[in-house]
Amino acid sequence: ALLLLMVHSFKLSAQLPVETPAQKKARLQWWTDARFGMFIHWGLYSLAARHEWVKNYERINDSTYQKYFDNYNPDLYNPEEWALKAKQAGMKYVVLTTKHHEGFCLWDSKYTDYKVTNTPYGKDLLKPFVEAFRRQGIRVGFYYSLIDWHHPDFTIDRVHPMRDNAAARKTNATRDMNKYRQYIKNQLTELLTNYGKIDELFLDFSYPGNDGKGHEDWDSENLLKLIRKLQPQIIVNDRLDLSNVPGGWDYQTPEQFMPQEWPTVNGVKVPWETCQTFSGSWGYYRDEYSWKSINQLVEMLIETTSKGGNLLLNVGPTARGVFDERADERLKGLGDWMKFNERSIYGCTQAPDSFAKPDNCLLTYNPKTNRLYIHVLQWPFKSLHLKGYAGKIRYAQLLNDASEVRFTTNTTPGSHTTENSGANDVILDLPVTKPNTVIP
Ligand code: JFZ
Repeated sequence: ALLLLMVHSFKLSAQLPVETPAQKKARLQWWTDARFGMFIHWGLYSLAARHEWVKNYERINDSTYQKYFDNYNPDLYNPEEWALKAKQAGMKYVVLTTKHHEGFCLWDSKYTDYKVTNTPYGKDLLKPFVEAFRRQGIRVGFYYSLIDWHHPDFTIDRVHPMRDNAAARKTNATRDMNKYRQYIKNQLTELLTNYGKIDELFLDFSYPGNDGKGHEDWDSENLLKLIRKLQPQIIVNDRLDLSNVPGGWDYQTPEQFMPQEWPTVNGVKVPWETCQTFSGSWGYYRDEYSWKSINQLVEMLIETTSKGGNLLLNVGPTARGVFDERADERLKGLGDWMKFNERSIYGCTQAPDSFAKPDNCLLTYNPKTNRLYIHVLQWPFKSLHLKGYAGKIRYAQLLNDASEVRFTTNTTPGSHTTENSGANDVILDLPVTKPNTVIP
């Protein structure tokens, strides 16, 4: 019994490198400073143009899905153009789906034939991709799906397109997850060896429990150990089902919603990145019309930063390899806003509690420069009241034109010429006309 216990604890402690909080903070610093990245979902589903889960949603079998492979030919693909658009939008890193749930690989993997080089396009997409983005100074991350609807050894479970097909289910007897686990390790070794320094890894996803898959199915601890060995600086998400394992993840990934407040674990604020779509689906969806407005997206970026998080905003390129014009328009709008306001995003985080949030405002704060950014979401008439700010402000200005904003501190309650306010309040004297780079 003693021997068993020792082996077990050795195994656990030998598994994952565990850093001090300061070491982890330093490793993530570029990323928490960046705040804004581009997610790209691109694959065979881009031809269907009706959601990246189309194979699952419509229970499409492999032979029917083959038409997308046979017609895959993104002739207009030009990653330089993508990288420029990301840069102009103010994005500092990019995360590309190297393989999504459908199992199709955007690189020339040795371990499968189900890859871009065997389609009519016939060329590797990934190398030009990483080179183009790095040329623009944009860091490169990879999304890799743990789920695989094409691999013959991936057992059919509740997220598999063939889950209701009794005959297909029977094939589970011959499917060997050991082989699939090795496949993941082989592919991640390729991805993390042949493309230079990779800055982020987005693994997707675990769904433990009945008819699902979790850390035992992926061999998550050994997988993460391998990842850390190949790319010691890489930032890894939290979808390996290792939430309680020390060193088991770097950041949380609230998806398609905005957390009420900065997410915590045992009361400690943790790094987080929310990934969001323009229109609901991640893959290119021609007939989806629920597109968010530029203002909504700008506000989303501010709100994320104001809660200490990152925004990974998704684009789903078309099957010809270009961004949809609806995406272009939004990226342009974000870039226009960022031109004047990026200082309130990069290097910024949640403001200290000592600064109360005025109505209809969001606060971001740069701890290095000691600057507080008040994002005024609804332009008030002339005065903005800042409760308890007396003595805390040296100088105030508008961000769009650096024009001074004069302010009064109400030291004697009730004595102000136009307003009654508390003794410790500051009243900003704003122009009547809303500056045009302010949202909405
Ligand atoms: C996953 C994918 O299924 C989806 O297609 C897309 O790639 C997205 C970024 O990630 O979707 C998820 C994964 C995890 C959760 C929800 C949706 N989750 O943990 O709630």
